[in-house]
Amino acid sequence: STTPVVSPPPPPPPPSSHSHGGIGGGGIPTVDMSAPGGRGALSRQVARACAEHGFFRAVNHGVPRAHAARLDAATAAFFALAPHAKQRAGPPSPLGYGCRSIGFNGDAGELEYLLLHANPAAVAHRARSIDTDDPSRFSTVVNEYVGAVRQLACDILDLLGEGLGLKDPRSFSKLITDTDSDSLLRINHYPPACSIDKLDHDVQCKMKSIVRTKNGNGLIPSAGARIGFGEHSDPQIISLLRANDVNGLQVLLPNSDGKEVWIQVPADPSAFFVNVGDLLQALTNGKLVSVRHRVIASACKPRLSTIYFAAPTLHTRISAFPETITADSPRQYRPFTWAEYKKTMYSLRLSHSRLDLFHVA
Ligand code: GA4
Repeated sequence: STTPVVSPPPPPPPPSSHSHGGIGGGGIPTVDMSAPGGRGALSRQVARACAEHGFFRAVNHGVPRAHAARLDAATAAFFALAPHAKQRAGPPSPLGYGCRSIGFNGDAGELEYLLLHANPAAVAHRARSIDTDDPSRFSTVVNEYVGAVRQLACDILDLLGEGLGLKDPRSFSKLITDTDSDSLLRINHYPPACSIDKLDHDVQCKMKSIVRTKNGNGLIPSAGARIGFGEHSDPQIISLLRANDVNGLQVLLPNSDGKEVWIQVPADPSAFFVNVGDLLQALTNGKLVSVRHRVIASACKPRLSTIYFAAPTLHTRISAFPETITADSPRQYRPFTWAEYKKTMYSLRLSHSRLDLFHVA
């Protein structure tokens, strides 16, 4: 009863359709992970959202609110530490604590962040420099969150495998469940764009630009749109993002005229935002596309986001599944390992369309 992966997508549903999930304000699809419509309908919705947008909002996702709340409290406590205490967990090489600087090739954004390997041994090691009072408290909270979010990622990937009609519908989720998987957890803190805290952040990150003006109420007017995290696609298989109630995430999607425009993603702290990554694009022979996105955090409140990047092991060979290769749709990318892909991605700028380099001649 599964639809083969090569069939053209069905026509768009009417706005009130139940079987396809909602297309919310701004054109972002929503998938209710606990909808009563049955597994078939759910898998078609997930596959459609990933094929048409490379992005969707997952609601009623089953990740316990308490897990998320405990992680948020632990990371907020970390970001509230004095700069020298936070620096102990850095520099991001590539994992650890970072401030403004992103990657190794000159990219920067208005944020500070923690980048952690998602496996328990790595978390335990890193926790010693993050929560020096009680490292095991920090690792317990991270591991419990990662466990729940990995489960959600597997559920979504299994639905996707079914919706795309893969011979083994679990092919995608099997790639991320290995204990040696290279999955990451990233916690981003975007400082407020207009309060006195902005000054704090600038000083903490040792910014060269000095803010001289300050008006009577202590607020520093923001100098227009500040790039929190520049335009990019995520390199891994799939990413699951959860943030507080502060807007800022934007995705690049075609409008009704087919022109690419930046769509604001309204904040929803109770939801997960799901991104197709470059590897999923390669595995599906370009049937799914890794969506380009960015963050412009210009609110007077800090934006906090937590992203789980589901990746395979380093030696995993990434090659389009046979079902996705046909006479009409020949192989697009040469096979490569995740290790090879990572090496390439770290040698390039954030905004690079790095998967293009793997295109067959
Ligand atoms: C983008 C997605 C994830 O945040 C990340 C980023 C990574 C980093 O911050 O170290 C990269 C970026 C991301 C892609 C290109 C390279 C690597 C910064 C950069 C310039 C953790 C990831 O895996 O790739």
